Amino acid sequence: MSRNVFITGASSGIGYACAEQFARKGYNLILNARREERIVELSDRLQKEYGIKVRKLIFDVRDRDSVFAAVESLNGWEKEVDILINNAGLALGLAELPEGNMDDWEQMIDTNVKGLLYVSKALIPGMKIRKNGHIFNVGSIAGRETYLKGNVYCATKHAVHSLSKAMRLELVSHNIKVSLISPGAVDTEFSKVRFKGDEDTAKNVYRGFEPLRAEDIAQCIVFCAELPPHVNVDDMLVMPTAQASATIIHKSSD
Ligand code: NDP
Ligand code: 8X3
Repeated sequence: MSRNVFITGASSGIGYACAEQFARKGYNLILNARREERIVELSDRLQKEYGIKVRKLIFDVRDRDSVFAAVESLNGWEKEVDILINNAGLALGLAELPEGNMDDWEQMIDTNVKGLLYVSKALIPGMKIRKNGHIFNVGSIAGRETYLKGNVYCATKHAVHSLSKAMRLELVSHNIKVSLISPGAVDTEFSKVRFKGDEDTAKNVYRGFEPLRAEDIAQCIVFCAELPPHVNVDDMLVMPTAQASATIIHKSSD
């Protein structure tokens, strides 16, 4: 019987690549993001190419009522979420605290921490009843190391790391796996979002070295998801070969 994967933030980057790779392996998908047209396009293509079932869930993970209404609306196979990928997230800005934009802070905290909590709270009860599930939380190297001007984004990812441990402790007795996947630099729309559409600054982040691709992280997640039932990857840090810490990246122009 094919398994069902619920992915938040599937309209771009890591979430999009996870949708592609799980679909290729025959998993059914429940795909979330705010940009409906992207989810519709992805969903139509994956259904056609791989013959899988896809449910589209357009909501903002920050909106608590929408999260619970969306999960309530699931029907039939969609109710049996075997794998949850808590991926939706973002960084906004790069500034020391006095120069920080408080709306950016709110959005990062509300998306990266509270959104992850709402989606998890909505889906964990079903997993507990079925005594089956696997939750992936997308953390970051920024959840292990705090870097200059990364303050609030780093704090949100430290929170994700802590919540992953909390979930692992709470869910170990329910046969529910929890895996924290922490990437280093991945070339997605992440930097374009962080620098608010400034393409040159965003491109510069990945210049002079080979960053990870979203597909690399998706491959790690699929690998963890397909391990035998008695094996759980608790914590996986995945870096580009050229990156040795949050700030030490060997660039060809160095
Ligand atoms: P992208 O910007 O390419 O993708 C982010 C995804 O999150 C999009 O699909 C976006 O969809 C979705 N999203 C953002 N806000 C919300 C929201 N409020 N509600 C629902 N969906 C939302 O970046 P990445 O793929 O790189 O980021 C994915 C995750 O990986 C994030 O948690 C990020 O922090 C983490 N990460 C990224 C790294 C990197 O270097 N790229 C490194 C380490 C971790 P939409 O806008 O349509 O809602
Ligand atoms: C994204 C990677 O180093 O820009 O989490 O924070 S970093």
